[in-house]
Amino acid sequence: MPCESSAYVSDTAPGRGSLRPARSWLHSDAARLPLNGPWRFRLSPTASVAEEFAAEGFDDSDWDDIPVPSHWVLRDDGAHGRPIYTNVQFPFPIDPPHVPDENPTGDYRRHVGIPADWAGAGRVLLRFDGVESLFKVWVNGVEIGSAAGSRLTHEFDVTRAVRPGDNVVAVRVHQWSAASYLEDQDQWWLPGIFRDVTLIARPAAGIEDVWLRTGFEDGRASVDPEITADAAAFPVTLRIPELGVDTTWATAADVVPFDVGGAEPWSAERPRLYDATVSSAAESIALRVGFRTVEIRGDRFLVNGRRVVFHGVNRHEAHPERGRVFDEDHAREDLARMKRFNVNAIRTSHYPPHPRLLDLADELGFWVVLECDLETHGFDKVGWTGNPSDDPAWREACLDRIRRTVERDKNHPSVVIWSLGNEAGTGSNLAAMSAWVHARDTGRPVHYEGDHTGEYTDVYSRMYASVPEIERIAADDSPATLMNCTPAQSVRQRGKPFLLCEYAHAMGNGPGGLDQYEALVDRHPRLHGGFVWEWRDHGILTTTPDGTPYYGYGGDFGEVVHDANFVMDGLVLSDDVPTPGLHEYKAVVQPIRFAFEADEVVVTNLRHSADTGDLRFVWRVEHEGAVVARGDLDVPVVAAGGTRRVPLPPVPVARDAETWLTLDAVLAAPTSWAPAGHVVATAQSDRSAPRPTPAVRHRSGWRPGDGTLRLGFAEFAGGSLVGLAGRAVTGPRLELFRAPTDNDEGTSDDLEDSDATVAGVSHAELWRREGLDRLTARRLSVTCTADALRTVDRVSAANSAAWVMTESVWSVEGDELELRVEIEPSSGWTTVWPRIGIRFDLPDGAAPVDGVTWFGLGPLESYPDSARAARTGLFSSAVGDLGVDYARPQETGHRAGLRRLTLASADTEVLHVTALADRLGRRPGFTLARHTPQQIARAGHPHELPDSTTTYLIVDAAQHGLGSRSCGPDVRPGFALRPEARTIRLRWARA
Ligand code: IPT
Repeated sequence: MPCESSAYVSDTAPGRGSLRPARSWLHSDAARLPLNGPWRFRLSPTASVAEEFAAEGFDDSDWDDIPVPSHWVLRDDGAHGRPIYTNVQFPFPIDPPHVPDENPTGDYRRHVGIPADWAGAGRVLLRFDGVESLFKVWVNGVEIGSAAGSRLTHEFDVTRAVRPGDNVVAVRVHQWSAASYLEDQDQWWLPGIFRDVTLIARPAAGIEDVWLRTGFEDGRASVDPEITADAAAFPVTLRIPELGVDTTWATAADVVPFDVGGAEPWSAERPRLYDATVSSAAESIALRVGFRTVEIRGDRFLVNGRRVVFHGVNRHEAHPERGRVFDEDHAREDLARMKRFNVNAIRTSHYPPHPRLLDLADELGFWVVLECDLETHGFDKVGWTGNPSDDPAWREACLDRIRRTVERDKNHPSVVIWSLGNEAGTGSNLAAMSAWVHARDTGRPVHYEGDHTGEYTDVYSRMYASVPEIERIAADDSPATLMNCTPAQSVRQRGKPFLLCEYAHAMGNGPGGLDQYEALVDRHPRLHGGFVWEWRDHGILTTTPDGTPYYGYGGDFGEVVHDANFVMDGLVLSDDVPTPGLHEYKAVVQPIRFAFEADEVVVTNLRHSADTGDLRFVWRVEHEGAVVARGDLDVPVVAAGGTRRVPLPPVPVARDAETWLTLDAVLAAPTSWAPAGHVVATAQSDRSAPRPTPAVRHRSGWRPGDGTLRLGFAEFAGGSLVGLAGRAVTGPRLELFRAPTDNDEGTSDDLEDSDATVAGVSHAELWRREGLDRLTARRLSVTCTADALRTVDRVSAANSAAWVMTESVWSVEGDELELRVEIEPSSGWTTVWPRIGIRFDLPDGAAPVDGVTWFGLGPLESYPDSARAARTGLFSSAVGDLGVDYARPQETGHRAGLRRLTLASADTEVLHVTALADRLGRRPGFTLARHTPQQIARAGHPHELPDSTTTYLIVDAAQHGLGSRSCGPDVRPGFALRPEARTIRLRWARA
């Protein structure tokens, strides 16, 4: 039995004692004392330690110091437990509302000096903005109360316990509590006081709460104020100087809505804010208001009367060293990064962020879906039996959470939708939460994805739906019923605006197919875009025993149950580096589109409401990557939703090089998130004169030989290449394997039929079964002519009867050498293939190949279903910068559309390679890396890759797409690579 003092850890009540009702998180000029900084700290293994530490005179001299805010498990001394990562699984027995006796419990103490002039305060509040998961508070030995709701704000009335001068605040925090059953989000479990603690003096005639609802009524801007204050607080004055508003209300009864002239609307694109103050004689509150009206009309979600398309991301609070501790500079830079990548919306998955984040969202401009701190996903394991969402015992806890969510952030213009939570099944407590929101805030709709049949929510929301499924949702005439819906429920859901609260799982290399989702949004006004899962990787910076730093994921901290690297699924790596997936997203959702015609371009503005007045249009013409002409394109201002047809400049076309015209829409002036010249949108048009690919020169007179010879600058032994231009080079070796991406390892095709991932067999598993990662060769023949060498090999894997025949022909073509490889699979291969490529090994010798310049698609990697961010041009890179440092090493760095490349060693050119298109005009791609796919596949973390002494060049006739099967749909059929015959032709030249 847990001892008496700790029984409350299994209390489903959201709080006890002198907890105050929720209110807005306001910027008031009333006195306050931040209690951030060092506190005394003691960690105990259970919750049943005596509470004597709360006494005023308790001697804590043998305790440690801990910074507030922080998570004790992230302290670098390793002596305070370790983080645990689980996705859906509960890291403790499913025994609601109970938690294990092993319940790490942190006791905190600190002194605070209260100024004498606080004696006149009407009330003193002690505010906690985030404590995980349950905590109990004492002031000067007086028990104040307890609260749960880790990412929610709690204020306690401590007036009766405080006194001028020295005071002692004591807090006990339990890692596990009944509340943990409501906080089963896919993230690290990180206990502690991780957000600010503040002591707040409330003036006697102060303003308890303010809500300024600012929007448009029949085209006129209006303010609908709600002032919560005692009669003694009046008169209260509202000032919005820029709009000439200066209104004083003598009594509460005088506070009524009114119109204002001249207010410009707030939008995510033009986040126009007005400074406002609400003051009584005792207190002044500063707000920044934005005028906007949110509305659902039929199946349209509108802000200020115009349809919104969410190009959003799911944003968790995650930092490799701080965990969920907020850092304003970092958050601001992160949001600025989102803006630079054309992200216009944030879902605060899966809990309210630090309150300041909403100030930043108002200011920088984002549509925000503000989500409540509620997820009970682990009940899925038991068929949702006992799910708190549908159990009256948890009703008050659920309602308390949504009240705290809405009340805290209700003033923010950026918040346009309230979300009840995530993956909490369904049930009457969710319906009650929704009813409460509808009664409290008529100005914003309610979202909850788990309401599949649309019983209590206003928008139809799904996660990871496939493109074909979304097409069925979008179509009015589709006879198909929707997931988990009867025909009648399907009609109900189709009548609402649709959004994807999660899609395009950005785990590892991917997601592919983003452009297909965007194309649907362009076609069907019912669809309102969505939120990529997710913005950042949640890696935790740690070290190997020998001190090598790396970003840890599930299992790296000795967890009993964990979900490995499923927490590394962001568009941004743990160290803030944008992935190619983020670049792809930027390109796919760019708000300005260009359609080229013979000598005109059609410019379309897909923004919500902003015209193109902030943009400049610049063009350039490149001949094989070299700029030969450039200028500004005179594009008249295009209104939101509008198009303009604009004449193009004359393009000088080269006769012996490719000619490309590039048009960029760039910022004309700096903004708070990007400098002038920042590229918002870009497009290219191929203006090349046609040039034939040299025909294959067919030879006769082949005779058998031992294959030890020299052809031009190539040397062969036994038919195999051993050197080029005096440097050791071996190859070509058939390569059909790629180090599986997280999507290749995925088994969840399409989550249409279930909440849980659909079990299946991953492509990676099939590749391993077929032995694609362990091919061996048998040479069938070596023949030659005076200036050519031909080998034929049969390539196959142990215990496999399927094979691939490769014919390689080296020939002298003037100063160059041509290699043509014909790749012909036998029948009997059963899977899609990751790649059809050939590998060359370039051992380091005295001068390692460490750089490359290429003309082709770049500058970043591209795959068949993720190539929108790539453009045709001339690019250079160090070999080490060609790939992405994913937390779990995997395929990376493939650059499609190769025309030619030059290998370099310490800035000296080594070899030139020209890639010729095949009979169908298809061009190969290349990868240049310091490890083979097989080596990469064996490493769980970057530091597990072996030391390398070789650079590997792989030229792929084709690669398989990326998809997003790590949590969602597989590669779409058009981008899947089936075993098929391919030709690769390369021309080699000395540097
Ligand atoms: C979905 C969760 O809502 C999200 O938190 C995250 O876990 C994501 O999956 C995967 O990374 S739920 C899943 C069953 C689709």
